[in-house]
Order: sequence, then structure tokens, then C-alpha cells
Amino acid sequence: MACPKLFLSCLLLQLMFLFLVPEAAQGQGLKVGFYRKACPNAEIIVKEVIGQVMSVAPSLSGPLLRLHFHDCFVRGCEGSVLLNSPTYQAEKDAHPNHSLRGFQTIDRVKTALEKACPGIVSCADILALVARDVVVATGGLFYYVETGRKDGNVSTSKEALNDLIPSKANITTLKIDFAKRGLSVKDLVVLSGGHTIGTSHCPSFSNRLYNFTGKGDTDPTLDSNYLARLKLSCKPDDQTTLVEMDPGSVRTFDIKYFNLIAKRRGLFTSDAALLDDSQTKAYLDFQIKTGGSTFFKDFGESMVKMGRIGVLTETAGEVRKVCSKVN
Ligand code: HEM
Ligand SMILES: *[C@@H]1O[C@H](CO)[C@@H](O)[C@H](O)[C@H]1NC(C)=O
Ligand SMILES: *[C@@H]1O[C@H](CO)[C@@H](O)[C@H](O)[C@H]1NC(C)=O
Ligand SMILES: *[C@@H]1O[C@H](CO)[C@@H](O)[C@H](O)[C@H]1NC(C)=O
Ligand SMILES: CC(=O)N[C@H]1CO[C@H](CO)[C@@H](O)[C@@H]1O
Repeated sequence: MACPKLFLSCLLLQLMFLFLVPEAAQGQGLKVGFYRKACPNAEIIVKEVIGQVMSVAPSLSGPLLRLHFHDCFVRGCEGSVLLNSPTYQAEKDAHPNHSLRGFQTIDRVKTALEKACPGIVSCADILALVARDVVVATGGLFYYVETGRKDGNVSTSKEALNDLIPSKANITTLKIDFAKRGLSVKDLVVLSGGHTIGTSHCPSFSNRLYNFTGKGDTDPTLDSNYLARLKLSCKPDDQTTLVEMDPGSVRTFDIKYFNLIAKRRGLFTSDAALLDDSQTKAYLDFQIKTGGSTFFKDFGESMVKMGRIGVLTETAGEVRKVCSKVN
């Protein structure tokens, strides 16, 4: 059931499922269709706004998917990544966050939802739904998103610096950091596939081009032709240039990024590291060999698991009126 090829029939199937979805999937107080009674159109509204945004600003697909990941990995999926701090000490002010974008889109979705059902849909859920809709809009497979998260009231840049995984992370660190959050080695390789869309700033990988071990050297595991090309795009102190992580298919959700990793053209050390573990490597090899036979479905399953990290439900937390501010 690959959406890219059978787009229309897939869409129809998804629409059918919207009405027939089972109440089955449950996780930590979350459930599929949480807003069905209180805000029956919630998911349709999110999808509409994201459809509009994608039609005028498709380059926001990467940033919007990434926001949910950053939210979940710091303090859990409770919308803290969206909070502003007057003193620039919030998560979004932390260094690894310098590249976060898409906040205005989240505000737009929130405004539309507040108009339809004031005070009902949390910002944390908006991030989860938007991530799904972006995956679908870029050619990935639809999956059911569990909802029912509440929003937290704490966001600190210090936590973001501690909890966000650096792009230099090796496979050991990656596995530990995922396991800490209840995510498996399979989730690690599957979710890293999110790098099939979007762009990166040069500093996230320039150590591999210019100063890999502090001796002005390059990363020997990076394909040398690719390295030369990246050097053309990124001069040593370039802080602003954006590089496509999956060149040529940066707006398409596909398995090409796995192909690149296997060819030693993964952009980050953390991507290249997926070749250093037999399980992650076997997963890559299998997806490449079979044209991503299970990747699209696996991605939805791993996203649902990621969406359960540290959630606040029921009376814990609140539903923010404005996503950048506690009530
Ligand atoms: C495994 C650990 C991960 C590391 C170390 C990592 C690291 C990074 C880095 C360094 C960037 C580029 C930031 C910049 O310089 O602009 C990036 C971008 C991105 N990441 Fe990850 N990431 C990880 C996991 C994930 C996951 C789990 C997802 C989602 C499922 C994700 C989705 C994205 C997307 C979509 C972008 C592109 C953002 C844009 O276009 O602006 N990443 N990631
Ligand atoms: C992986 O990175 C961690 C943290 O930087 C480091 O302590 C560890 O020695 C590294 N492991 C390997 C196998 O390189
Ligand atoms: C490379 O890294 C080392 C150690 O971090 C640093 O002392 C040196 O100045 C760096 N060289 C360049 C050219 O950035
Ligand atoms: C933050 O939320 C917690 C529970 O979610 C609550 O106990 C606490 O009083 C709140 N703090 C502020 C400053 O609103
Ligand atoms: C957009 C944003 O918040 N950028 C910040 C990222 O982090 C650096 C370093 O902490 C800040 O100087 C930026 O303002």
C-alpha cells in the first residue's frame, strides 16, 4: 500500500479509515481519536492547514517533522519546544536549536483549532498530528496518531543541551539515548530515516570535512567524492548555508537516504553510525534490497512510540491557549 504510486486510491483508503478506525491502539492514557467527541474536526483542520502550508512553503516539511522529535526528546512530548522565554533560556534558545523552524505554522494550526474548539486541542498533540500530516504530504504512509497529550509548563535551554543527541553521536550513544526513552535499536534506524526530508546547516557536520579529530583532518568513513562536494557547499566557518540531507529528493519521503548511508554518504556522524551495528545495518540493507518494503509502515509505528515519551495526560499539564506561552 505505497502512497506515492497509488496516490488516489491510497487517499481514499485513508479517508475510509478515518471513519472506521478502531479504538484499539492505546498508550499511557493516549488514544487514537481522543478528540472525536470534543472536537470532531480537529484532525481534519490540522490536515487542511498543513495542506495549505505545504502548497506554498514545501520546505517547511523538514522543520515541522523535526519539531515533534525535539519536543519528545526533551522532557517528553508536552509541547515545551514551543515555549518562549523572555530571557532566552527556553529549549528553543539552546544551541542545537538554532535551526528549528516552523513555529508560525504551529501557531496557525493552533489558531484554526481554537476557533473551532477553544481550549481543547493541546500544542503537544498538534506537533504529533502535524508530523504525521507532513509525512503523508511528502509521500510517506498514513498512520494513526494517538492523542490526548497535555502541555507542560517548563522549558529550559539547559535541558535541551543535555538531552538532544549531538550529530556527532556514535552508535553506542545513540542506542543508549534511544533506550533511555523506551525506544529500540529498530526505532533508532527507522526514525533516522526521517532525514529523508529536510536540510541541515553546515556546522552540524563540518567537523567531518575539516577537523574530524582536531588535527585538521577529514572523516575517513565519508565517501571522498561526497566529501569534496560538501566542501564546495560549506566553507570552514559557514554558519548559514543549508545543505540537502537527501540531495535531489529532499521533499520526498522515501528510502533514498538509506541508500546514501550505505554508500557512505550519510550527512551526520549519527547517520553513518547506523553502519556500525549489525542490527541497524541489517535493517538498512533489507530496506535497500526490497525498495523499502516495510520502512513506510515501520516509520508510523516508531513515530507512535516516540509520541508516547514522557507524555502528560488527563489532569497533569494543561491545554495551552497559545502554544508559545503557558496559560
Ligand atoms: C538519531 C538522532 C538524531 C540526530 C543526531 C539528529 C540530528 C539532526 C541534525 C544535526 C539536523 C540538522 C540541523 C541543522 O543543522 O539545521 C537534523 C535535521 C533534521 N532531523 Fe534529525 N536527528 C536525529 C533524529 C531525528 C529524528 C528521530 C527525526 C524525526 C523522525 C529527525 C528529523 C529531522 C528532520 C526532518 C530534519 C530536517 C530539518 C529541516 O529541514 O530544517 N531527526 N537532525
Ligand atoms: C561513543 O561516544 C561516547 C560519548 O562521547 C564515548 O564515551 C564513547 O567512548 C564512544 N564509543 C566509541 C565506541 O567510540
Ligand atoms: C581543530 O580542532 C582543534 C581541537 O578542537 C582546535 O584546537 C583547532 O583550532 C581546530 N582547527 C581548525 C582549523 O578549526
Ligand atoms: C506546572 O505544572 C505542574 C503540573 O503539571 C504544576 O504542579 C505546577 O504548579 C505548574 N507550575 C507553574 C509555574 O505553572
Ligand atoms: C532561533 C534561536 O533561538 N537561536 C538561538 C540558538 O542558540 C544560540 C546560542 O545559544 C542563540 O544565540 C540563538 O539566538
